[in-house]
Amino acid sequence: MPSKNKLPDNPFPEVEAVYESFSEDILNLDYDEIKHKYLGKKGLVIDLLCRIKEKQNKEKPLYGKAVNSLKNAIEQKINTLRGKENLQQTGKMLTKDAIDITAPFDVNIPLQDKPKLISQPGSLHPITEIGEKALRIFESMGFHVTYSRRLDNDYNVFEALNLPPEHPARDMWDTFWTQDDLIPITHTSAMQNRILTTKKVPIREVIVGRCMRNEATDASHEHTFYQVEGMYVDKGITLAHLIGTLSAFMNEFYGRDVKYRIQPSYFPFVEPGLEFLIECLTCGQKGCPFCGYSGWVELVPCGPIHPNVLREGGYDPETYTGFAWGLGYDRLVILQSHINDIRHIHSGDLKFLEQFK
Ligand code: FA5
Repeated sequence: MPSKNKLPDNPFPEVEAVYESFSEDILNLDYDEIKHKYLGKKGLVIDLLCRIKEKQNKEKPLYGKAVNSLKNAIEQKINTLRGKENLQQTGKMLTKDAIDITAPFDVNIPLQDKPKLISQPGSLHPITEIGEKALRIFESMGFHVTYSRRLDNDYNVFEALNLPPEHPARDMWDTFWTQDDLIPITHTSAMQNRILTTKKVPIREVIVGRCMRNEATDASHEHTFYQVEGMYVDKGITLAHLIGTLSAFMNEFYGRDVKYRIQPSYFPFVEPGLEFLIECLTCGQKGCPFCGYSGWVELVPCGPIHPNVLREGGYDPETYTGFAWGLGYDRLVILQSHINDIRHIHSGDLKFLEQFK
């Protein structure tokens, strides 16, 4: 395991020294002070960059990369901690000011007299924490975050995605219907047509949503789960951009170079349909039940957006191209925290949730 205060794969002691001092400062100083000290115009990172001229030519690219990784690591840590603090602050305000009319005791009694569970401070749900981390990375890559509708209609969930009525692939997303023919969204792809018809190119959007499916649940399938859809549309967008984006995300998310591979799959709204796999981080590719003893985990279904979908959204596929993916948040949580059954995540079981405090 790399030590907590080490930058991965960095051979330059002076870069490491700045990261170590940042790791100390982050515990003591306020975020604005830290930003000024490290990322400011006269900050320590710029100082390191200026020292590139002292390096030999062959060392220069590696040194530049190391300083860049340092800058990204500092930015990401500050953003993550700041986001977490904001959420906790909101949580505290809600707890302090909320009136719980269902409370089985007099809410005006002192905190120490309240029933034990209720007087304990809560914490963020792992889905919230991991979701925040993922969204911040996508934001730092230039994506804008949108939240999906909870209920949508047949047109958005299926038809606009190249799935006309009676299309056999609709069975891949068997779901529930309300009495007035609305659908609790079965995938965040349901937002693709709305994004295409309301945003202008370049479209760089990630869409978060709670999805529901008519599933016989098991260790890796729930009836309710979260997805984050990604969409990029502009002139000249290729498969290479898709792969580069997902691989950069994984490296940033897991804090190291993550091995990946691509294999063919099928989704009517992308052509070709692909599956982005990463090395199994649970067993280090030795083989385990989670990766089906293959050493690889199918993490992100994706592909170039189908011309019919672009056309339906008002874009001429001869001029514009794009890509999309649909990442399952629950899988990210499972992989990161080595959880053996997805059903724990939304069980509301406090014993399970307290492990993430
Ligand atoms: C889709 O939902 C496609 N809309 C994804 C897509 C988007 C493909 C854009 C191409 C372009 P799929 O049904 O495989 O694909 O679900 C995507 C991810 O959601 C899965 O990889 C998995 O992580 C998660 N997921 C799907 N069903 C469940 C379930 N029942 N429980 C938990 N997670 C699930």
